[in-house]
Amino acid sequence: SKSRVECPILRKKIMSADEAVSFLQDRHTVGMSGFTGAGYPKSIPAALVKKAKALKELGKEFRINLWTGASTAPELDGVLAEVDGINMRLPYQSDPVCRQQINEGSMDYVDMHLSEVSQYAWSGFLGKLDVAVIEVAGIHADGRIIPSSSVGNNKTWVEQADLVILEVNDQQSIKLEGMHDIYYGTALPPHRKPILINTPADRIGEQYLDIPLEKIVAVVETSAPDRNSAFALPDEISTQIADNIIDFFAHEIKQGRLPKELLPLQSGVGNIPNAVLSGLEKGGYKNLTAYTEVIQDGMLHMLKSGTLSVASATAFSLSPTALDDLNENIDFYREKIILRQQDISNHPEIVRRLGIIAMNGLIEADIYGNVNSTHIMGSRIMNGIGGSGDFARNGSLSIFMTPSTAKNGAISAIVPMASHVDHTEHDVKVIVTEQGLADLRGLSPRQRAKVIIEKCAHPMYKDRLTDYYERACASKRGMHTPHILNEALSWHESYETTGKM
Ligand code: 0RQ
Repeated sequence: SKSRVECPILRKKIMSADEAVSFLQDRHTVGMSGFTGAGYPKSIPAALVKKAKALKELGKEFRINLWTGASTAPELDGVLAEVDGINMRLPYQSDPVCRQQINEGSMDYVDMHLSEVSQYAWSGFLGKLDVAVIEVAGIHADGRIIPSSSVGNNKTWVEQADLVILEVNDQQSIKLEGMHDIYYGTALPPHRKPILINTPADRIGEQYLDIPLEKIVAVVETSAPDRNSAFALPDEISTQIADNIIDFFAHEIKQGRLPKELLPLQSGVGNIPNAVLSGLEKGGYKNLTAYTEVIQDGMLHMLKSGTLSVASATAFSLSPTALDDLNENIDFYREKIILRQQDISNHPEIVRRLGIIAMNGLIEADIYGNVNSTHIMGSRIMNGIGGSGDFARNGSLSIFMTPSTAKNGAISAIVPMASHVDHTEHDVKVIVTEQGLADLRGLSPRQRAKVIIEKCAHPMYKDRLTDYYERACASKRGMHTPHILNEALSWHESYETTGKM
């Protein structure tokens, strides 16, 4: 097939991945593309693994500091971690091998709000970026670059890095061209201007990624699909959680507190968000909008049926079937989908202006509404905060969703005190489990405790939570947020020692 590298200057830089990794040295900081399994480089990581193994045989180390948009795929995070190739990782990961190394203490991990990464890089807090490795869908003769299935931090990486390596992947639809909106108006304080996105559909930037050609040292042609994993069908618990949210929306509309088109939706990735999306579709909603991080299967369905009129995000995360649908109907979808860089898709200013309804998962919540999204038993990282903080703090409604128990009931998702806090009581408006939904807006901590225990806790744990709360109140140590300090984390301690709370 015809090469997608049409630019003559860049054609001269086409080489194999094995040749291209000669630009990458031990302890380099490398900014790679990739967001939720979309648009990550497909061949450089494997070549790096080869290089790391060869160096290891010579008794030499090869470890990089790896920055991305968000999570990638086993072929990037996983394989590099397996050869101890990652020294430091940011801003998000969800890879089992990385997770293990982080929790063993052999990989450093900086878990960050996804909207903040580019300003950290621009401000110099993260140190120097040596090389950017970016997947793109094609390069025009005049050097204009068509981004791939995610934008993430690519704009920032190519601007900040000394050298750029491009992977041109012919498995990405060339018709992604025109779907992106890369905004070049960001600046650091005190030079910032308002970002004029007033509806999710607004386009304020360019369709192409602008990279100075002299920075590009290698172009690698690849042909491999994204990690398109299929979603499981919603199970009973996810469906019940989704139903609780859909009922709540109906109630809010009735009260005149939400318009009938709701407000722009942000939804995390996974079973429960997918169930919520299909619930909205079945509920007969029309002309909803999404201003979110990731477009998953459910959103394509909703765009087709008219449930959703537009979806703005920074990446796709699709099953193979949904990807086929996207590619077959891409002229339709291009009118309705906008892919932005993650500092814009998650921008607090825009999230606040649009009044986003944020829906994210949690690991545990305490009886006062503090939410832990990241840590198991206080110390072990699961994934990271991702965009949940960007949306939850700044949205008009932040909903956190979870099954009421984990590990077959051995763990209660509602605990006396959260063992780690990502979203404080101030940022958490609604907590929902399959048991019910707690609307915490306008409630004091003691009122919240009663509602959370009553509506969200599993019956198995309800009495013990009530008992804890009542004894905490009776101790009269402080009646604003009553706690028994030497007991507050005893449920976690019990899990660590006995395997159940
Ligand atoms: O582990 O599969 O080994 O049993 O955590 O839990 O219930 O499958 O839920 O996949 O939705 O993940 C918060 C991690 C929830 C996710 C979190 C165990 C549980 C299971 C997963 P197993 P579930 P989910 C922006 C949004 C932060 C980032 C974010 C997340 C595994 O939603 O990473 O919000 N959020 N981004 O068994 C011990 C507990 C547990 C527990 C669950 N209390 N103790 N283990 N688990 N609760 C948009 C994007 O996402 C792009």
